[in-house]
Amino acid sequence: MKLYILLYTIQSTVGCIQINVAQLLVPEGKEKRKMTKNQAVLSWLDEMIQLTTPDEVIWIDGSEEQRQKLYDEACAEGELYKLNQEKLPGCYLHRTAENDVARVEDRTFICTRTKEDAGPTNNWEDPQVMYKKLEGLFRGSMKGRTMYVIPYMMGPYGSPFSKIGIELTDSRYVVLNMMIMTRTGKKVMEELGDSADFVRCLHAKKDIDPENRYIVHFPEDNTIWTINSGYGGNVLLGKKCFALRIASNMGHKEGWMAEHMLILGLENPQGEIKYIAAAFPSACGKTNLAMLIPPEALKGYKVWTVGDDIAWLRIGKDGRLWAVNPESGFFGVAPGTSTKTNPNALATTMKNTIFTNVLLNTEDDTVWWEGLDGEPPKKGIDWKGRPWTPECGEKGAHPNSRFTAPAAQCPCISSEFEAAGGVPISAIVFGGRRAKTAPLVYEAFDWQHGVFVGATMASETTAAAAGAVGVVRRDPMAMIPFCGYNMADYFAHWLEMGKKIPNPPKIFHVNWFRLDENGKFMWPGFGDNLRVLNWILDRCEGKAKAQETAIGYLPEAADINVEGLAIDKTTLEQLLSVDKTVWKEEVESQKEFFKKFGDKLPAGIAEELAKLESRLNG
Ligand code: TSX
Ligand code: MN
Repeated sequence: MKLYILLYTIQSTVGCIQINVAQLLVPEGKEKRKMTKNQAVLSWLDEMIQLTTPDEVIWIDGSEEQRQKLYDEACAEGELYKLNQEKLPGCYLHRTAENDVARVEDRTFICTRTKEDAGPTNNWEDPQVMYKKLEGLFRGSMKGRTMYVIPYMMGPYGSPFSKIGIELTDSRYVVLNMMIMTRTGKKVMEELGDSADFVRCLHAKKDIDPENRYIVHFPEDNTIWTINSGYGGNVLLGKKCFALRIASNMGHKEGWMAEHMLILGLENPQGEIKYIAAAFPSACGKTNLAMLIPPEALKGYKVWTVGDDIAWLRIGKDGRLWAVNPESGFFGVAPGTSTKTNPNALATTMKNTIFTNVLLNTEDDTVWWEGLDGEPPKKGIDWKGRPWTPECGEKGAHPNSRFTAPAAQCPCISSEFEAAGGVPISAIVFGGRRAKTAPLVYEAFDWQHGVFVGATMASETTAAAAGAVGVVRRDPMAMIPFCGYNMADYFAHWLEMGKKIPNPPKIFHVNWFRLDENGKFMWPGFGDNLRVLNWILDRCEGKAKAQETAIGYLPEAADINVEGLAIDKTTLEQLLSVDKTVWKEEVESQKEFFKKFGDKLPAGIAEELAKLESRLNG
């Protein structure tokens, strides 16, 4: 590294002599398609090449020709499997290593100068210590391999919301996924110009060694380094790493918000569209809600998808909160996706999609997963690459298997998906999976109370997750794994934003998962959730009634449109009831959770907790 710095200094002092360090390090003519003269990019790239020593460097230009070449090479190398091109044109299958099938929270770090800046909910290490450790792992990691340089944009082209990243990776799978999930190529470098304002992302597959797997964020220098994984959430660095962990830091500094939220537009029969942003913990069906199909009885309504996972929100000139989806694709969980649960997601994946860790149907070279419609295939190859039959007693697809599909292919994609200014948000919805505590829906009294409602979000574990069933997991704003700074400061930022937004969205909480005495779901969910969204939007317009309760404003049974729905009044009343005994226990659990933030817990949150407790006792 020292020698390199010396060389670089010589280069800059002699200025007029055009030597490119990268060309000294990479055999001449091998650094193909250099797309920029941006010195900040080139010097960083030189440094990363020096560290990882790839044999070849290829810039991703975003062309169709280069994309197809990469698919062909990936198939030739066994990295991808080409599926039935008549039934699934442009679709491919990838299998990750068995030990590399999900995000790894215990190996995810936020490296800030002080531990306090990362906060009690993140793993922390000193940046200098971590850089040193990771440099050891990255050194020579791309020897004999090709480094791909992926310039990418999060957010629409030409949008004030948008931010640029460059990911260096030795994985074609990462390149091809990034080409779906983000806007990539030459056009991004043109937008960057000679600016140094881009997120520096480095990924090496190395040995996929779980013991040395690291997903590391350096928010103070807009850098993300990840090694020893090939799984999407750990290596598609535009998504959770940039668009949530790094971007939440940027938003905190710059006065905007990066949230783990879907964005949907709800069109009424009069053709008016109102937008909702919603955060849910995992396994609540966020993608399904984002692509909801109205029930028969509510013909004339239509849901338009703006995003299924991430929202970047800014205050507009009109004083409202506006949102864009920074992504350009869906990286969705495959199992459970069917024509019943989400026909729009299924339709989106019928072409130009990468499937990861699903079952290969060897009868016709298509894909299958648990929960897909119809009979399972008679034989196939499972996610571990082994022969599979329906009788073998094992899952064909991994429970966290995925599709990576272009958002533009979604049948209900919003016309505003690429809108540079985003969409105006009328309502923010928080949700959770609660058996008894939370009613079907309630509205927060005001912004501060709404922030408290988000901060107390929780889900009860299901049999699908590891560990005990029915355990309460607190996940404020669904951001526990994704907030890139101290979560107490994050709550404070939410409270601050409320003071700055002249016309803020109203805040709500929903629970599709309330159980009756027999452990049966009381609410039909899915398309019928539209009935709840309609009450929410009517409240925003002052058109719907509500009752004041200890926890917030609740609809009465008569306030929810149940036309064409086989639900009796008692069930609906039960869904909309608040059990004060259960809620007093809930308050104790919230207190316990907030203890971890100590003195840093904002006064506004503590105040709302005290107010809730006194309302419950009053
Ligand atoms: O995605 C779901 N949503 C949101 C849909 C827009 N799921 C799937 C589980 C999460 C991945 C749901 N499951 C929802 C829901 O609203 N509700 C339920 C619970 C449920 C499951 C099955 C039925 C009803 C409710 N079946 C029948 O009533 C026949
Ligand atoms: Mn998510």
